[in-house]
Amino acid sequence: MNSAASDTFGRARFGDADDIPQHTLKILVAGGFGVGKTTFVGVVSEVRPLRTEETLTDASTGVDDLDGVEGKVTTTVAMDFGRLTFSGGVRLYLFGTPGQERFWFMWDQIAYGAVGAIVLVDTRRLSTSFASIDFFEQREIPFVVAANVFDGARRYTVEEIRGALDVDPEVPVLLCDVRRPDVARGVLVTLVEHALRSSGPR
Ligand SMILES: Nc1nc2c(ncn2[C@@H]2O[C@H](COP(=O)(O)OP(=O)(O)OP(=O)(O)O)[C@@H](O)[C@H]2O)c(=O)[nH]1
Ligand SMILES: [Mg+2]
Repeated sequence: MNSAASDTFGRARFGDADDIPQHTLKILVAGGFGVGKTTFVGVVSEVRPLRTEETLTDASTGVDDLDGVEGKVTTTVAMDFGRLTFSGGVRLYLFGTPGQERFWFMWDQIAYGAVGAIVLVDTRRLSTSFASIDFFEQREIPFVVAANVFDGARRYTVEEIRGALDVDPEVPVLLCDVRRPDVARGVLVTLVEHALRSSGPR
């Protein structure tokens, strides 16, 4: 690995010789409504992320739980897309799923060919991410759980979160702040390592 060919976050710089990826992996960023999926994809992407945000309307009143994210004015209606290349030659294509229940019918298409997923959870509204966890468990797609710690939210330990979600012991559970590129990137590294372990000989 040529460290001079990457930026502070280890992302390959455009135009460098090792910018050409040897491995491309499709990764999903999932989780319930308003947990930070779009923020996550945007913060790690080396290209301007594709977004499909629409303004939250009165139709969402009483349907979407805005507790804790009262400042939220838009929601993803199709998907987010971003890209991240590691200087070792691995390129990740990131697909953020829509969080609102009425768009869940798209998950199977978005998930097609994915090697792994990040399930973001908001510890104030854990249940909003249960459907994502069930989805990946049923399809045997390796996933990690990343608790996005919102400002002012009560702090829980990883073990408390693991217990509340009742995920298998081999599923990595970690705390994160998706607004921080280095932290979000660390979650992706954990997922790729976990996905490789899960797909290798048992
Ligand atoms: N305080 C705080 N706010 C955050 C954090 N992450 C995201 N936000 C805010 O929380 C809201 C939700 O973020 P989004 O990234 O749109 O969430 P999403 O999961 O893509 O939402 P949907 O697509 O509607 O399901 C936005 O108002 C963000 O600015 C965080 O870590 N801390
Ligand atoms: Mg979104």
